[in-house]
Amino acid sequence: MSTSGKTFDLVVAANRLPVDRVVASDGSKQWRRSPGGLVTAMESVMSEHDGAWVGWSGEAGDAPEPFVENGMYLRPVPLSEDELQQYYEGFSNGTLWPIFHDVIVPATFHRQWWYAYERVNRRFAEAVAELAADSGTVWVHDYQLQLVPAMVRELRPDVRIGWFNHIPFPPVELFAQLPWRKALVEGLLGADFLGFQRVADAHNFLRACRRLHAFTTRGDTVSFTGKRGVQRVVRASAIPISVDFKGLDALARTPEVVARAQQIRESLGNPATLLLGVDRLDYTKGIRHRLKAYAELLTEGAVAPPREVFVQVATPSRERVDAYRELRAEVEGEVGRVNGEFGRIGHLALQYLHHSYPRSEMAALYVAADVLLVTPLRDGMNLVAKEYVACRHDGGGALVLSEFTGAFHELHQAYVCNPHDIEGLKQTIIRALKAPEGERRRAMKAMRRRVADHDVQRWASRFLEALAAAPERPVRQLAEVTG
Ligand code: ADQ
Repeated sequence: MSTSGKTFDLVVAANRLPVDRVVASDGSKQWRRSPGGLVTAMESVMSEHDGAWVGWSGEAGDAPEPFVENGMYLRPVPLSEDELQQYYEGFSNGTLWPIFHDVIVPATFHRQWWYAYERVNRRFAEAVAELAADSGTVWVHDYQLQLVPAMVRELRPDVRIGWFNHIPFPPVELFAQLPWRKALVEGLLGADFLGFQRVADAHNFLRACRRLHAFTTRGDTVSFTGKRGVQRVVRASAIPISVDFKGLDALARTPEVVARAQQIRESLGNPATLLLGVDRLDYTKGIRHRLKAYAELLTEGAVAPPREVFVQVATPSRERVDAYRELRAEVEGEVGRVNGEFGRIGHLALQYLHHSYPRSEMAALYVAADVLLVTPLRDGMNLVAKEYVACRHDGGGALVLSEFTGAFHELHQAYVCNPHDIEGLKQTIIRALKAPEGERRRAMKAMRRRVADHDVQRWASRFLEALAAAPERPVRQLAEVTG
């Protein structure tokens, strides 16, 4: 896979490329930009820099040739079917994901998965090293690529390397369960700057450096002696991600979205209150707890369809991983039970939609919903909460928000809940439902101001500024030692 030697000032590496392969009506295959905030954020950054993106195309087997899309040079990394199972479904989603999310389900450890993780991380690092310009900038994303920073540093000591963690970083007591805990910390410490969603995540990482490696930390930096005796200082701090506020606000104001929101309410029988949940079907999102609380409210008559209607949108996710298949069966069983008991002809108690929707349909759902239920047991940030706020240009709506999300640390005016406390969750839902109009509007106004000021474009530029300002590395000394 030749790059014809072209190099780029900014190279992004993420598990997935920012495009999906779609089959057009004539049967031909085309690339379509994936929806989502990260792609939007990076587009604005990439257009300012000369940018390349390294990632998997979404299909197992040989990788397509590199191509240019929306001004971005895209370099697909191949994953075999085995690697997909071992590196992605196995180590990333069966080992790391549970450990990094409070072990809500038990983590599985397999040495073969780890070997595949190392091998795939090396492949990403080699592609990055090939594409980065002299003294260029490399931005690595997320838990699937924790070894990439150190691997890139080995190959390209001249580049500046940043890593951003989209999910929580666990307390050292949980992280220490990983048989490969030291190698993961060493992998990350190849970076110059490490970005986290919450201050607590950065602290957890710094604590892991002290406890597992006996490295010295001061404030948000860790100091240690790296390869070949080079003294290094790495900064780890919080730069919470956000959404494209202006884009979502504009989308939600379009006549099509406003009309569609009205139509959604009408097709649900114009309820007095429309409650909404929107999540990837993931056990971290607290969907079971939410359904349990709602079923009890139905039993108690505190909510009664068709006056109140609850719509749960659950995007299909990781369907080949056992824990996700089990979750889907449980959620769908519970939805059936609740509708069997509380539904009437023409009126479901609970509408459950297992689909992905275009951005405009998501915006219409947000505009239509009186109360959004965001109740994860653990979530790095939760963009759904911020998207809801960004779409409520009418100042309406109420947000019920779990204290175990990153968003909780910014959206202080939300109706806050502990999703483990079913009684408390029920009371919070009722509070949000019955809150006086003025109170809800004041809360929404304050939350909108926060998200407008801290949008995804600002997140990306703050990250790159922090990376550029990260403690200077002794490049000359390194060159002398290696040279
Ligand atoms: P996720 O766990 O995927 O992200 P989240 O932040 O809520 O969680 O983002 C989900 C995205 O998918 C949102 O943009 C949402 O609009 C979209 N989406 C959800 N359901 C959809 C549907 N049915 N159709 C179409 N789109 C749908 C991880 C971390 C989070 C962190 C993000 C970003 O787990 O904690 O906030 O990365 O850093």
